[in-house]
Amino acid sequence: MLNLTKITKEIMVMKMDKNTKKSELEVKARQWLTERGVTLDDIAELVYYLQSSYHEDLSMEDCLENVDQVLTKREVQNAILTGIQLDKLAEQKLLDQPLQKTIETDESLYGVDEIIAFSIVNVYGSIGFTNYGYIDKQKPGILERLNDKSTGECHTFLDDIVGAIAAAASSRLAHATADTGLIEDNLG
Ligand SMILES: [Ca+2]
Repeated sequence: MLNLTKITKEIMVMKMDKNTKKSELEVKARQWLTERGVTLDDIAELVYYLQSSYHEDLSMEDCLENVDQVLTKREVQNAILTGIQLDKLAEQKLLDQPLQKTIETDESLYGVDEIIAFSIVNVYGSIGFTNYGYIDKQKPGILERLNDKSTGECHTFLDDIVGAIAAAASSRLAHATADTGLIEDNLG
């Protein structure tokens, strides 16, 4: 017979390890987001914006938890570091032309910022794309500030990355709810 208490304990220890032992890549990715003025709460608010009408009793804690989990993915960390690095170099005018001008002015036909963001949206399957497209059009909350060109800051990559993290977290939330529903169905 299975020892459920032991298994539960082991799962808890595994979860603790996952939460406390962050890789250097993850620590850096989280740090750079903060340095560029994006908090996890900002992204959680976008998730709430996308999902509150689909989930009864959706809490900000649920949104935050899903954002946090998205940030544990290596693909996401790499996208964050790559995008922010290019934004920072463009801000400091350190890129070669014509790329400097392209990124600095956020030229609409460039598109590589969106391709990097897609690697994040992809992590939880294709349903993230609808959310990404929607939030990219609406630009609520933090996305409005990141798109404000009057600040002198460059967030050509970061705005798409933040939207993509919110979209991926929304997909994760939707999958998790579906899975819970399945378990409840089976138990009931
Ligand atoms: Ca962009």
